[in-house]
Amino acid sequence: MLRFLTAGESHGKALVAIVEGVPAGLALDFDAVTTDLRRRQTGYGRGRRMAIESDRAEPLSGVRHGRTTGGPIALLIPNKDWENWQRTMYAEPEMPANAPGADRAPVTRPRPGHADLAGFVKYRHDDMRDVLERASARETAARVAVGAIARQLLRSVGAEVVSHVTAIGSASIAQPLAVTFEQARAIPVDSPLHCADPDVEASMIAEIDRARDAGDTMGGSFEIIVRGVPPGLGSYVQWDRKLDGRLAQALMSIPAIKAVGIGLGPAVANIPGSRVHDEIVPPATEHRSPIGVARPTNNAGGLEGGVTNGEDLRVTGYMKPISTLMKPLRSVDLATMTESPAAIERSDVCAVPAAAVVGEAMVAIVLADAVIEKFGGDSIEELVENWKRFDETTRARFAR
Ligand code: EPS
Repeated sequence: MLRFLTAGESHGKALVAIVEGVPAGLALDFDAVTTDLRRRQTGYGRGRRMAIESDRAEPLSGVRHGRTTGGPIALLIPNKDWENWQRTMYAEPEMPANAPGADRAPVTRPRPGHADLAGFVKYRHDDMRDVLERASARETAARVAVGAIARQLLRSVGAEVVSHVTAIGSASIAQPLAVTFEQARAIPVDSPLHCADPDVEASMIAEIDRARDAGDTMGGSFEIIVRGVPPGLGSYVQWDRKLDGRLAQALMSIPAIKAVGIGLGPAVANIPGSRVHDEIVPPATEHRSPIGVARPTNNAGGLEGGVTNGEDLRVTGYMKPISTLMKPLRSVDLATMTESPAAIERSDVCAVPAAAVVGEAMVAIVLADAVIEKFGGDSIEELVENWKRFDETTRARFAR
């Protein structure tokens, strides 16, 4: 089993992740972890915070001479902005002498859509900062670092995870499933919104500009595509083993994600079965998957019965607009119980491209867990041997 926990506040000293269950002997490339962390920081529509941070994950344990030991891996991601927040975020009972940063008043005006109000009630806080600092999507940097490790494990069984942004507001890719794995992988890292279609991307930028000018925010959607997923991950035999359910939970746990689609997603509810289900035909040529039949379409997004079927895995996350509006919505100041505009925290106008990178990480983590569950092994060599045996046996069963 691969599991992880994170700790850390948005403007605290650092974020921390502890990852357990990574087999021993996996070579870890920490430059690749940094690359993913940087990708999460980019995208048109992000705010000023991202100019302050240059995220890096320092391994504290579980890695020796560039390889995993099989022990828990602890990762530390310092917050550079901590420097400016020590007067607000100190851990001691009294503010340390000469603590740097600004003096900030308690937050008492909840933002509609944010965890502010629910967290204030649940934890009996007086200052909503105690809620928003942990509810902040800053925490997703730790997930991306964990995901970068999961991604390296997946590579040893031949799987690769990419993503593309499919909608921002009303600007959307007409048929996301028509965007191939290769097309998504070929999108330049420095493209503004990581969209596969430059014309749609221009409209997306216009949507974000309009939202910014109006003091508003904008959501959207992104699709994760995984090539080379071994067939047979997950199971239909019990509800909590279905891989589609596990992926949906993982993606829904990303802040602001309000829906998850697999393959065609919600569109399956509006068209007949003959246009939803992917026919099974003899392969015309050598097929990538060890399953020796071809699927002319992949509306199922690589999952049938909650089990991977050897096709590309395709999962979409739908993100609501960020809840900090520069032109705030109506709210109530809970210190005085009088009507008062919602609080404004420095924030982003749109963070869909960043959410796509977090989505890649969460999908990689769920798949790595499923790979470890299916192929087992305490070392990466043992896991890869088990996978190869399954792959060869499956191919042999389909040989004519
Ligand atoms: C951040 C995500 C957002 C940013 C945050 C950094 O967090 P939230 O979900 O709280 O809106 O706003 O940056 C700041 C809080 C800031 O000071 O600008 C991230 O993904 O790193």
